[in-house]
Amino acid sequence: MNKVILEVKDGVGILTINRPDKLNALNNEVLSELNTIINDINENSEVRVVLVTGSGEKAFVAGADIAFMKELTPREAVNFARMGQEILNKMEQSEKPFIACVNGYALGGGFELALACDFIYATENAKFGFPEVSLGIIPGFGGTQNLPRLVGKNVAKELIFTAKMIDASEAKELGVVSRLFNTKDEMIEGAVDTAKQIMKNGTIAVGLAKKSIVDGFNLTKEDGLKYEANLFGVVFSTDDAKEGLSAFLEKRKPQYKNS
Ligand code: CO8
Repeated sequence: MNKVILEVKDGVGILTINRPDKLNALNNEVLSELNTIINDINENSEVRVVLVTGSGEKAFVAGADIAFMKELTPREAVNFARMGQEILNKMEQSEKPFIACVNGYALGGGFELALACDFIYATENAKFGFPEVSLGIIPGFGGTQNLPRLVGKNVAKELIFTAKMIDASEAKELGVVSRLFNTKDEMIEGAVDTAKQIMKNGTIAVGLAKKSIVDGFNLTKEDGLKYEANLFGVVFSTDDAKEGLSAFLEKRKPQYKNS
């Protein structure tokens, strides 16, 4: 059985981590399939927006696989962390938007997978947390870098040092979650609607806006503004920019060609 499944319909890819008997925990096999699928997504122009979710109702992903990690030597642990980080980095650097759809537990590596997406939707039963220090380890798939950038250093420290879980409404208050839904089906439907809204816009423009935000976050404001101005120049070299601006003036809907 595949541990990661991708279904594509009308431009929207639904990527499901599929290891429900272990609450979708990430081991080498899952990560390796995830890597292949992310590479495929990045090369497949049929996929324009990706939803990331977990199989079943109980968990998005309950973390990296603890049984697998217990056997790691320090060197293997570095390699495992780097492998996870590289895969998540491909999602962050992808020109396509990724929406995390969190059903149930998003813990440790699972929370990190959600944080690597562009924004997070969740069901009311979602739970987020970094249990790592309670296991005597630390987050290793980008959690110490991405969580402080999202919620601020102090809130991130409290969550990571205490290893406590927060529920969906607290995660929403902290700005971790953008939208809450009652059920998984409603969440997927809501995320598909968002994807459709995104797909009405210029694909290149969305990709460059993502690039400007993601790369700009690590720059000073001054450098970020220069970077944004350069990408603003790049987007003006596209047919889609001409089409979008003309369509407005001609009072018609734009027909973007992704060129
Ligand atoms: N790894 C391996 N197996 C897991 C994991 C996991 N993270 N989470 C759940 N499982 C397994 C359980 O062992 C159990 O298997 P079995 O039926 O064979 O005994 C099955 O999934 C169902 O789980 P539970 O029976 O425990 O379900 P409960 O509803 O009782 O509890 C919990 C749900 C609270 C989510 C509980 O399963 C739990 O605490 N899981 C572990 C959560 C955790 O600590 N995750 C963080 C792991 S650390 C991490 O992610 C580090 C990431 C960075 C890696 C860096 C590389 C070096």
